[in-house]
Amino acid sequence: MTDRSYRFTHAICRAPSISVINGLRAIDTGTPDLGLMRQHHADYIAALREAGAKVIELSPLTDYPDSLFVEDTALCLPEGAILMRPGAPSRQGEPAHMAPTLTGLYAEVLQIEGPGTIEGGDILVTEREILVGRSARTDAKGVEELTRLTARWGYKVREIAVPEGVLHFKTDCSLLDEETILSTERLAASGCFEGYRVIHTAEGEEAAANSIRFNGRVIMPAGFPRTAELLDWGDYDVRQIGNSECAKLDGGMSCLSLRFTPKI
Ligand code: CIR
Repeated sequence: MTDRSYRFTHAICRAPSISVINGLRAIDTGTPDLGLMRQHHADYIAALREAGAKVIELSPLTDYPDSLFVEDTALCLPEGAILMRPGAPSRQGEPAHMAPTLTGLYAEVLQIEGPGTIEGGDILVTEREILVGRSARTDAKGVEELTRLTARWGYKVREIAVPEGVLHFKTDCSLLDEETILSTERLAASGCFEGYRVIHTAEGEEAAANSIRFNGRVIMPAGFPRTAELLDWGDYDVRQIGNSECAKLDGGMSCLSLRFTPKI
């Protein structure tokens, strides 16, 4: 088995704009503090670099308050990149701003043309398949188009229902290694990870599920000590990053970067 689902050379991040305080959120839990968010963002980029990433830092986009959550704009595979078609109306212009960076790094950049919608936060790539969550942002036609586009590179797509009230599929799960998924119990209860080893987030620590594996590191949000301990026991090399401000906008570790190994 290969390890291409978490072994990467590159990451792309975008700095938060002053407009981030107007970002989308399911429930208003207060205005994000931009200064603290910038500090957390810098810590996050440093952690990616420590894990071996060449990090490309893009400039803030004031017209797009949620544009720091770059993961939703594209799917980056070893063979090529696919620009998404976000379901959130205020985010539909974001992929076009990601396109020039990706065309500079990949020989092949495809595009979800629609009419369906799909966001990167709903896509989890494992060694054996691409799991795609159907959510309020990702619909059947979006999944269908992604299935068609990735088939040319030999990928199998499997659709999964995202639990009601959960923003994206990866809000509730992440890949830890070739065979292991970190997941909330509410997501894993459907049996969607059958055949994988599943580590459940500790009770009351569901937000820890949005973590990332990058090379030898697992980067997880700070403040979830029992889940961090479970990962330590599992021998994962964990780095915790403050996420209090992005969490107010339903964003976390996976949303803040695109992680990949480009093929020129
Ligand atoms: C949104 O609602 O689109 C943003 N406020 C949060 C996006 C989080 N992205 C992700 O989980 N991939």
